[in-house]
Amino acid sequence: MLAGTAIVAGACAGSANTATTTPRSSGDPAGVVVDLDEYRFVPSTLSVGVDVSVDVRNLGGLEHTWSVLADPIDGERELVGSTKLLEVRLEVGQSASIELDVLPAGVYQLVCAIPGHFSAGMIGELVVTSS
Ligand SMILES: [Cu+2]
Repeated sequence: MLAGTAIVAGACAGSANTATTTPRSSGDPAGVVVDLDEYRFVPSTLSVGVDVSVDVRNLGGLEHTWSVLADPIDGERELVGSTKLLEVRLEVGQSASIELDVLPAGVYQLVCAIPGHFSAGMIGELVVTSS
């Protein structure tokens, strides 16, 4: 029931509660993060430059992979014979930093290669741009 108007004026007195944030986001190109859980990539579509590293984190309760396929597939049955240009396999709670400079610029399908996960919807798209 307190009116909010009075609170604003005195808030700048230097209380210890005030967060003194150090600005670190100066267009940092290494700041791309992908989260894995059941059963999705967040974000599912990623557009990055070749010189960017991606931090992939498994926040789910199951093992997952972040796999970049050479050619897109239509169903999980095709996963076995597919060529993976990059793949990181993460146990629960693990994370990894991945350099994308091994990839030519292009559009790639992302999948989780754990059986059943593609079919459950762990699919995404990676767009690598040349600059
Ligand atoms: Cu998965």
